[in-house]
Amino acid sequence: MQMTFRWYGEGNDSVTLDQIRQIPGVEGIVWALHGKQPGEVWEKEEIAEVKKQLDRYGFNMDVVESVNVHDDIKIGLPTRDKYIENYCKTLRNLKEFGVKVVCYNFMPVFDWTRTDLFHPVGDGSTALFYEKDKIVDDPEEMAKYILEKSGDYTMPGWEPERMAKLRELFEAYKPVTKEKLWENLKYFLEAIMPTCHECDIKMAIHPDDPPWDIFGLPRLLVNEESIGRFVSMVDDPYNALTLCSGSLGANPDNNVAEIVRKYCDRIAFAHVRNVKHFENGDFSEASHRDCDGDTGILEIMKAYHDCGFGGYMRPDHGRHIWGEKCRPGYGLYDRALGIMYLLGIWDTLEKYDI
Ligand SMILES: [Mn+2]
Repeated sequence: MQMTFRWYGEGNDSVTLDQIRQIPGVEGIVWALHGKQPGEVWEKEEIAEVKKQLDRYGFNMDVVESVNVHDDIKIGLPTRDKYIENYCKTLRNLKEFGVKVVCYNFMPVFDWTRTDLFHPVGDGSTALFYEKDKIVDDPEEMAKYILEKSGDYTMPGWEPERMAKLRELFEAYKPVTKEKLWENLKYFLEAIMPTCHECDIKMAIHPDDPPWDIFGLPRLLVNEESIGRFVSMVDDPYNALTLCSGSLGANPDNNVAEIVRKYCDRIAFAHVRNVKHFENGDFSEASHRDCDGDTGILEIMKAYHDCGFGGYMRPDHGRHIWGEKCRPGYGLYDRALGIMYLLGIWDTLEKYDI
């Protein structure tokens, strides 16, 4: 297992590479060119700039999160082939810099969705929170809230340019049923697999968050069954998973450790995060400590260890603690605590062969 840490880039993150270097065990930075719109080619000079920054600290740039997929590909418009071609160009450029895994998602319109970005946890800290009743029928209000609360930082998937066209986007997605979305995902993957082989880059899809349909939009990767459909639909080792314990764990019916065991050979990238459920269907993100949530962090780490997982891992979101001002979910302190917890479990499993 190789531990990584997500970083949004110089001038785009409250956390610095200097700070990340002081967290024990971090080998690589999970990065992206966040200024890029979906469908644009990532140019070599732009990638080289990030490489230069990471090299100074000895971090690898093996994992990118995310190269976003253009809506025309998800909707299945005739223009998708042009954007698929651009995607392949980006993969070829990334290969030049040793990138091994590209995390992406196939969620229509919205990326991950929460109703409160700074919800009090009860100990003075705050965390991302999902109030089920708030997700009813006004996605525009939702987008406005997210844009307001994310402060100076643009949230991936919630770019103001895209959100300004929300009504049009919803209109464009109207004919896209769940089955159609599966078909479009298959078309995209089959089109890019030869390039992935050529570049030795695994495409690692992130499950949908939360793992159920919202605002009438279909969501595909939500449970063990749909993950099974995904891996067999394009049965290729380069068609891989970003297994996000927090996204899947938002549904208490999902046994994440079991999913890890079942599909371990297809998991290229592990997001480890804990979620606390409430009886009414709301959920809050929690510290990584097993007993602070319901996701089963110990079981999940044991499952990865038992499978001999050699892929990349990162703590996913953290709480906002000690008064830190940061991107929602992406502060330094709680994610650093998360890493120490995860590595503590891993080192113990390694040493005592449990
Ligand atoms: Mn995740």
